[in-house]
Amino acid sequence: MAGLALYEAKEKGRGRVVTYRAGMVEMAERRRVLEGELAAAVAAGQLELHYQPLYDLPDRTLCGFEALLRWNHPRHGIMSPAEFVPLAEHSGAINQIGAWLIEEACRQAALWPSHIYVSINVSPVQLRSADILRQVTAALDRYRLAPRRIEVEITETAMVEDSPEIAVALAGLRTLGVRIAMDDFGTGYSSLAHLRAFELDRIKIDRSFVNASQADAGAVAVVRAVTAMAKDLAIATTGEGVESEEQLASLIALGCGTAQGYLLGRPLDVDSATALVRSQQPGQRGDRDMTEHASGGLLAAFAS
Ligand code: G
Ligand code: MN
Repeated sequence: MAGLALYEAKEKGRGRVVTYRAGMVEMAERRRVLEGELAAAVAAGQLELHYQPLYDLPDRTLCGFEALLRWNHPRHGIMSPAEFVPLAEHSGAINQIGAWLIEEACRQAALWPSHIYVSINVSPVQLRSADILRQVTAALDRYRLAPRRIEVEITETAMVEDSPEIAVALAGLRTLGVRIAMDDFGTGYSSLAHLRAFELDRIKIDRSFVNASQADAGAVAVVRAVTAMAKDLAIATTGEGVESEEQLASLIALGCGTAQGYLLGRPLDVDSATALVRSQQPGQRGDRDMTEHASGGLLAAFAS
């Protein structure tokens, strides 16, 4: 029993005290079953990527997508990574899942125009092994994808734990030309030292600050401070979780470069994401290619 409580305490973070409660045994059993099923999920084709649009500010041009993992579970339906990634990290299945995700994200990015990048979330467990470098190198190569089309997101909390190994992996990825983003900034053991220790290309400001009411002076101050500091350090910023026009206007006023959130777009299945890319107004980089493809397709359709 204490073991189960300890497991939960570990999952929730260090320094937590969790006492045994009724239902923990059932939960542990559910976990064990899910862990077994997860190991087979990749081969069974049950994993899927959804894509949440990312927009450059202030003009709201589509610049990329964050790839979000979904597990299409045969009995539980669609499961979110929050439910199963901790189990996959525990069992080690995260390495196979991560390899599949890298491959799939690169394959998809190569099908979109060159001004669209794809951002992927990686776990510290993946970064502790050198495999990730090989996986990314191989996928970029296979799909002839420019490394800057891929961004790797890692949470601040993950960056600091085991930092030497993780720092080496991140530096390797960056040497390849892949960009590195610090995810959910402000929620972890936030320290300005991390921003120097890891060479970052982007800071994603956590939705708890972006999403706060504009009357919340503290949240606004955090967003202002982070964007100003990032600008001085030549690091890009993304405001996460934008749900209202007012929040978007505030991000623009504070000089945040990119935005993401339900206001701008929910995670989309791959076909809807592709349709969104196609629907963008002409006059942007890459759009001419798309128009040509589209008209080629149209002509071909008429010809047949
Ligand atoms: O930790 P990370 O930022 O990678 O989490 C992405 C998650 O945030 C996804 O599950 C996505 O569905 C969710 N999300 C994206 N935009 C919004 C938003 O505007 N509001 C809220 N509450 N959640 C969001
Ligand atoms: Mn993310």
